[in-house]
Amino acid sequence: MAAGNGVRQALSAGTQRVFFALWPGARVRAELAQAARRMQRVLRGRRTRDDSIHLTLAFIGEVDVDILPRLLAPPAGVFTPAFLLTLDNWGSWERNGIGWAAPSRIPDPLRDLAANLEGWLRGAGFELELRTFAPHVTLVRKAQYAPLPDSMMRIAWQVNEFALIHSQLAPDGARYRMLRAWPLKRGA
Ligand code: 2AM
Repeated sequence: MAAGNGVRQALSAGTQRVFFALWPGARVRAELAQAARRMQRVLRGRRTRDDSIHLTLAFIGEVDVDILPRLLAPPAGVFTPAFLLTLDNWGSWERNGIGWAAPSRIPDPLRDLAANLEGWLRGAGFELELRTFAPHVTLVRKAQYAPLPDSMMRIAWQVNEFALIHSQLAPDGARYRMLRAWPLKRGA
């Protein structure tokens, strides 16, 4: 598949599956991992590995490795101020069996960061899915659909950076590796 500017997103040798995401630090990761365990008791399914917990900003998919350098150079216009993200909602989607944690209110800089990335990537010729940005952290897959207890989730995540992540698909769940992280604007 060739996109407008000649960027190839295809399954072939020499490709990598990548996406932009928020990657939590140790404390937030531990809190989300604990929430995942509580969630799994209700929904069953398979928990996200603790070291793979993230929030996707823009999913790109398979790209030729030789265009990776372009993804490793986000332009200045992408960057927003750092922000506080409060994950105070959790639930599951029946359609895809995902159990998630999410903010009940999306902070403007998060919405802007995702929109800026999307605009940059589309402008650079990458084909992204046309789906509304619904920020969430996937905690359980193959989950049953069941109500979760109210008010069990409140995680304060100070977001100071975003990252490009490499995804390696495996039968027991994808493995993720951070390729690079960029600091957001501080003290704005
Ligand atoms: P999900 O957790 O809701 O499945 C890596 O696969 C990350 O990119 C996951 O967080 C996944 O969201 C997200 N993602 C978004 N679009 C995707 C797609 N088309 N295929 C796979 N993952 C996608």
